[in-house]
Amino acid sequence: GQVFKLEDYSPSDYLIPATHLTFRLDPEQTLVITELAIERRDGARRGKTPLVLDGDGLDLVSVEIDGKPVAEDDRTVSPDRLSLHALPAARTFTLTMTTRLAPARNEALMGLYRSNGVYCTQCEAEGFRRITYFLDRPDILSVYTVRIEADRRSTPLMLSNGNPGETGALPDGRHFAVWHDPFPKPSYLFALVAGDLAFVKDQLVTRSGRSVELGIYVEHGKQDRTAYAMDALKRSMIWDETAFGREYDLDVFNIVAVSDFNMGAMENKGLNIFNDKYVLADEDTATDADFANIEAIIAHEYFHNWTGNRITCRDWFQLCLKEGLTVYRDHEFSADQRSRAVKRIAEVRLLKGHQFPEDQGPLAHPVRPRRYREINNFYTATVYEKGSEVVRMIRTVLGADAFRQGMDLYFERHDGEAATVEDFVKAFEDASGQDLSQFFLWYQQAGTPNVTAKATYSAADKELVLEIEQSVPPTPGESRKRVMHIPLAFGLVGPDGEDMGWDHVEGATVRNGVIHLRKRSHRLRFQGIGKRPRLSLNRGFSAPVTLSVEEKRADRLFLARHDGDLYGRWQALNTLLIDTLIRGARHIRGGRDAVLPDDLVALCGDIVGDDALEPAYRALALTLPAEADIAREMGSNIDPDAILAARTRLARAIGSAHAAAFKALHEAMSDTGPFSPDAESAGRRALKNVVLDYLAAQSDDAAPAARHYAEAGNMTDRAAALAVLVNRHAGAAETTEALADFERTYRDDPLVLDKWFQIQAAAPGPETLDTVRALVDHPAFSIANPNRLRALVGTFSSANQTGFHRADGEGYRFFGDIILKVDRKNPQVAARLATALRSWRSLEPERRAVAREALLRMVSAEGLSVDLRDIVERTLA
Ligand code: DPP
Ligand code: ZN
Repeated sequence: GQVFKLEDYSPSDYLIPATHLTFRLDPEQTLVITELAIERRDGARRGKTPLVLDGDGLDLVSVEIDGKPVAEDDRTVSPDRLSLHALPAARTFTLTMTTRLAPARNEALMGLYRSNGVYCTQCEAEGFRRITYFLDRPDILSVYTVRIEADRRSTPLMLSNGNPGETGALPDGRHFAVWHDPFPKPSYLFALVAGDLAFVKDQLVTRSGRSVELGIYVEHGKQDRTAYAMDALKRSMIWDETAFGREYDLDVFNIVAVSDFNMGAMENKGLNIFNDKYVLADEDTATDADFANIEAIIAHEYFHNWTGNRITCRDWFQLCLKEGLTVYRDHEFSADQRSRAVKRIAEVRLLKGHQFPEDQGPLAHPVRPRRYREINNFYTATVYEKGSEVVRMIRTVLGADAFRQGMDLYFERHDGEAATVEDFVKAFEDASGQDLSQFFLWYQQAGTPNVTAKATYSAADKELVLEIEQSVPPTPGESRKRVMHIPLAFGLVGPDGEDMGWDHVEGATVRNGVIHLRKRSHRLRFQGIGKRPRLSLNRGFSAPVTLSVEEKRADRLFLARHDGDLYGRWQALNTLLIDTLIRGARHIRGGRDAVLPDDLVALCGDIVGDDALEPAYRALALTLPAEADIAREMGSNIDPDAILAARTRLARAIGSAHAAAFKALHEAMSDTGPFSPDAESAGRRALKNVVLDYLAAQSDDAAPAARHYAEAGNMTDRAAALAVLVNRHAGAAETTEALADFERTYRDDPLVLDKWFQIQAAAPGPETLDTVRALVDHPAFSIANPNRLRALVGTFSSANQTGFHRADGEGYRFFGDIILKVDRKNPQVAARLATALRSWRSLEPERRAVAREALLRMVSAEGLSVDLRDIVERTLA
């Protein structure tokens, strides 16, 4: 297949200042009439440069230039391309085309498709070319006017980008609506929704006094599940005004929830389209995690209005310019709305769980890739999450004020443009006067840097010597790495847990609690330190690196109890837990028993019972590292069965050591009063449910969890209890009964039923494969619905280490078959799922061999999509 390269960029010879679209909607035969104002760019050679438009599987009905049909000889047409070689001498002309689509048969969910009887679009990254021929690239900005025509009865509602215009009746029971978006935009931000939907409306007055009508459109009967999303939207709009000085710019802002969607949501100008999972919520159907995700994603898509839409990307290599930045913005929003420390810990867990394995495996790529075969495969944790970390580091390096000035300058300079990462970083250099050229490597170099540190204290000299080294491991296509600028926030923690100061430091720049590594190794000398401090390094995860500090276990235990920085405290505890679990897994694989240190077990009990800590922190701290986390930290020769055994052993030890205290706490946390989704209440529920899991881990009695299930007053508690039953009491009568009850109760509620599939798919153990196979045949399962597919197959392959990585390879065989089936309909989703195999080389030899076999079988299958082939080939390379 074709490889696209960053260095090949050149501006288009033609521009499209205005786009008029008319949609005559019909499920099987939609006609799209596209009228483009084309302008030859200055410098493009007159008459010599053909106009080549992108298409993807299109059926062209007619094409005219300035109202006259284009002769056969003057054009070359294929479903994937339209070339026009005889163009008018004038610099501007009008190109009119008609294409024919069948939205009802579009199973890829890209372009114009139907979801539950609703017409909707998804154009990012290259879906617009499935609607009409176009210069489908993000640096072509056009002003869109859209006219939609449809059957009035079945399709009463018709939406597109921008502000609403004329509406009216047409013959034959049809009607039309016109939308106009005054802001030039790239084609990937085009959107259309038409169907029979319910809506709720609200209103917000921006700080300059513009009144904006807010609408959320959902399936009939779901209106009362939109309140949280609407509230999150209003909070986002207000927050962006204060935090970034960004105001909304249209008369309306609409959000539509659809049930078949490849991704989370899409930021189309003025018309965001969402996976309904990230809009609909109430206490009976959504968990606290769902509420938090909705808040974050509503904010994310809204924030794109400035970072992505007003300033867009020059080309798809610059994807992190909008995604990393917008993730950073939504993280900051959630941190302001919730508990900052807890939010940060959750982010880091996610980053390590998703981005680190990517960066450390065959699919590693820089935050700004230089090559791609299929851009859909680059909507990755690296572009999004590491991209956000890079923006966070810019703020750490520059400080809050200069960061804000840099953002302001970026908005001022590039509003209305398609920009590059260079433009972005330049704005910060110019605003701050700092040189970010070494820092820029964070965008260019793949791989997670390793940082090692060792502190030596001399009481006689009152001096702490800190030796730090960095190295970046090789990644595909990049064997040699350059030295990075790594900002490490830190504290020297004194005996009372407070940070200590120093008189003088040399060996590296140290500013505002941050050490700036710029060389391969640094030797820092802190002078004037009266007592031996403990080193709390990379606080707040200021740099996305793996850190190994040579330190005494006692110091780590001290930090886990006393670090005044809550993130530092969590990090110390997490390191202790991981070390114990790794040692345990190695012992078990070696046929010995896991050693579980009493002091760590005691510490866990103390943290859970420490009322000075917020419940959300306690819950997060006591959620043991996931099996995948332990595997990642082990790095090689992974045996998931041994890891599970070690983890189960530790949970049981903690649960039984503190059973009485945990029971009491469970009671105390159960008394919550009326439901509220706020972070404080969610934290109490989280703590209660973590404690329940520990209690279940140390007892064979399923009754307490069953009672918890029966008495649950909200979905958070109900789903948590069901998961505890399934994970800790597999096969118990109570578990079977609860599963049946859940299915009965929610069989008509797809989003809730997804949880039923998901909880069962996550149940640890090799026998879960049989359950999953049976669930594929469940009448409610469908590979055409991405949410359902992700709930069952996605959960099984990415969150069930022992089931998926079965030693006999049956998990992979099942997986390969289903991926190939999905690929025939929806390559994007198939390729995404297939990334679950990316860490196959870290497995122990037996599993490694069967995993390789499964990958080879996939790659030799017939008719593989470009998307899936790209992932599988890179995974094998
Ligand atoms: N641009 C979308 C988002 O991340 C994904 N396609 O918001
Ligand atoms: Zn985004």
